[in-house]
Amino acid sequence: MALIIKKINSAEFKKGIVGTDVILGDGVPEVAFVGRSNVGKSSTINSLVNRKDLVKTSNKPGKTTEINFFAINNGKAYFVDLPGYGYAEASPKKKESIEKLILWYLMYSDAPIYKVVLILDVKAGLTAFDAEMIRVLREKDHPYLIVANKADKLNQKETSTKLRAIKEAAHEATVITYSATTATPKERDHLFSLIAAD
Ligand SMILES: Nc1nc2c(ncn2[C@@H]2O[C@H](COP(=O)(O)OP(=O)(O)OP(=O)(O)O)[C@@H](O)[C@H]2O)c(=O)[nH]1
Ligand SMILES: [Mg+2]
Repeated sequence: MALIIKKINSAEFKKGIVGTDVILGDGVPEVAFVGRSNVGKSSTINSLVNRKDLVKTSNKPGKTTEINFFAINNGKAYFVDLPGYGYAEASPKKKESIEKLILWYLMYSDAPIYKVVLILDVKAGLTAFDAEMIRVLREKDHPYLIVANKADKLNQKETSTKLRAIKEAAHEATVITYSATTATPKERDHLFSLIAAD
């Protein structure tokens, strides 16, 4: 499976799913954006596709509740926006159903996952939830990369201290800092090239 996309030319919403669905069987490679609630998964997708509001975002955690598929370049790939885990104020029932949905997608759905983009808030670093997620990704042999987002909120020194700690906790994974709100076209292209790489 390869991602034969050099540049993102178009992006459109396909559908949201909460369980098994025909879309998982259509053979289109999937790039999944996972991470804690409110870290900027949906914003990172908007930034990569250079659209302000393709994906709905919110300063209230728990915005995304389904697994949302966006077709890139007329269906050469899907960007898959997942709900966030670890949203402390959600009801226990809601928390459980979201965690189950994420684990189902990553572990049991047989989705053709090309790459998982694990997004963190650079300030919060790698939480216990994220470490558990990395364990799952390694167990299932999903290629993944870590994006330490919201780098615009820290200065350079703070960022490099945080980055070092994240790298130590993240095994051999690629880790990059990013800002979905201030990324330049060059920074966006760089992130996409890491996502598309084998
Ligand atoms: N300063 C700053 N704010 C950001 C950045 N990325 C996202 N945000 C803000 O963080 C909030 C959450 O962003 P979302 O993209 O909705 O986060 P999410 O991870 O999709 O959240 P859930 O769908 O709830 O899991 C919004 O208010 C965004 O504007 C960033 O790089 N820098
Ligand atoms: Mg979201």
